[in-house]
Amino acid sequence: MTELVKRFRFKITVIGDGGVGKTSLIQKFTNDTFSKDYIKTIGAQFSVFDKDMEGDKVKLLFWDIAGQDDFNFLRPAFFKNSKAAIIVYSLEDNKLGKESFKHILNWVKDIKEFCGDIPVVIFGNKMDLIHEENIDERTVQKLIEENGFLGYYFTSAKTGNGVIRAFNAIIDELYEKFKDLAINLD
Ligand code: G3D
Ligand code: MG
Repeated sequence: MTELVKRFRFKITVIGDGGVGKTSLIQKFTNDTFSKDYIKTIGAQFSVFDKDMEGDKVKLLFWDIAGQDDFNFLRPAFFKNSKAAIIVYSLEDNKLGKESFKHILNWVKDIKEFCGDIPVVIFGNKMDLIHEENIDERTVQKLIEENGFLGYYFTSAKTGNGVIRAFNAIIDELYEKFKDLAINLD
């Protein structure tokens, strides 16, 4: 008897301040480019990534806000049915770096409101722009513990450093969570 292949489809929302590298990270990981028509219509975009895991077929849909303007009315649709979230901030030593880190908590509020208690990971992006010893890992660690995030990863969408590992961590987590639960999960 052949074993049944299960198919999973997970929506993962990728959020964070404008300019931190969300689109670049998704494109680096999925090798996909977004459809321009779709972006114009709904103000959001998604990229698909297929992965075989333990003989099962896993489809990941990474959702990304196309622009930061007029996002409010889109919020519910954007977050709907997300199974996990990635919050990206920039490690740059400038205003964007500081603010995007501070705003992680605002993004968490959105996730809680629209998605409830889903797994959240943090990506500190643009690690190519700083020296690793300058990363304040203790502050990040504290934030992770206080908010029950799954983990944090340092990435560079520019060099590709850390990108595959970071995305796979959240994909593995989702697969472990759902693999015994359902078939053709939406
Ligand atoms: P967003 O989708 O979060 O708004 P983007 O961010 O992916 O559009 O990236 C914003 C800018 O940061 C882009 O530069 C992009 O090339 C750059 N960027 C993204 N990730 C990295 C990274 O890891 N390292 C470096 N050095 N730059 C990065 P432009 O100049 O096109 O605005
Ligand atoms: Mg973008």
